[in-house]
Amino acid sequence: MSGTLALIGASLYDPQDKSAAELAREALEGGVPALDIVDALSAGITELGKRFEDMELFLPDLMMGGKAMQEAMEVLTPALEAQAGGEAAQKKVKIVVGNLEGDIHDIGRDILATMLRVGGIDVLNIGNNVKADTFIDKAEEMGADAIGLSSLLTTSLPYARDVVGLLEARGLTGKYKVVVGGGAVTKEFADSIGALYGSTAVSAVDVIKEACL
Ligand code: B12
Repeated sequence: MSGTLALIGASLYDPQDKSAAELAREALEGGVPALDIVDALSAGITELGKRFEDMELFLPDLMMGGKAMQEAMEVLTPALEAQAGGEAAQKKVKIVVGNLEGDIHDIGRDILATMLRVGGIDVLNIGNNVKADTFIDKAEEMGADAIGLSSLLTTSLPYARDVVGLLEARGLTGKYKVVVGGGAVTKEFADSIGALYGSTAVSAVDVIKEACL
C-alpha cells in the first residue's frame, strides 16, 4: 500500500502514465482510506513546491501539479464527506472560510472546508482573493461563529491583520473567532494578531470546535 501511496504523491511532480485522479480512484476502490490518499497527495505537492523553489521544476509544472491535485481531490471528496454525520445533537458551529486578498491557492482551503464538514461544522467557502471586509460581511450574513483565513503567500498575510483590525473598527471584536492557516502562516504570526492557528485541516476541526462550543 505504501508503494501505491508514494506513486500517487510522486505523480504530481513526476507525471506517470496514469493521472493522480486515476491513481486515487484505483486506490480508493482497492480499499485505501481516503484520508491516507490526501496525506500522500499533500506530501507530493510539498515536494513539488520544494523542487519549484530549488528551480528543478518551473511554473508550468507547478500549474500542472496543482491541477492534478485538484482533480484527485474531486475523486476523494465524496468519500471524505461520507464519513460525516453522527454529530446532530450538538450545536453546529458555523464558519466562513476563504483565501486572503491576492491569494488563489485553493487546494488547501478546499481540503480544509471538506474536513470541517466531515467534522460536523457548517462551512461557507467564499473562495479566493477575498477582501478583508468581505470576510466580515459574509460572517454577518451567515450568522457565523468563526472566520477562517487561508494564506500561502507572504504578500497576502498582512490582510489577516486587516480582518482583525476591521472587526475592531466595526465593533465586532469577540463576536467571531478568527483562525488562520496555510503555508505562509505560523503559530507566532497567529498569536501576534490574536487569532487561533491550525497547522492542518484535520487539526483545525478540534481547534475551531474547542473555541466555539
Ligand atoms: C500548487 C501551487 C500553486 C498552484 C495553485 C493551484 C491551486 N489551485 O491551488 C499555482 C500554479 C496556481 C500557484 C501559483 C503561484 N504560486 Co504557488 N504553490 C503551489 C504549491 C506547490 C502547493 C500549494 C498546495 O496546494 N499545498 C498543499 C495543500 C494541501 O497545503 P496547504 O495549502 O498548506 O493547506 C493545508 C494546511 O496548511 C491547512 N490550511 C490551509 N488553509 C488553511 C486555513 C485555515 C484557517 C486553517 C486552520 C488551516 C488551513 O489545511 C491544508 C490541509 O492540511 C506551493 C508550495 C507548498 N509546498 O505549499 C507553492 C507556493 C505556495 N507558491 C508560491 C508562489 C511564489 C506562487 C506564485 C507567485 C508563482 C508565480 N511566480 O506566479 C503564484 C501566485 C498565485 C496567487 N496569486 O496566489 C510560493 C509562495 C512563497 C511565499 N511564501 O509567498 C510557494 C510556497 C512555492 C515556493 N516554495 O516558492 N501555486
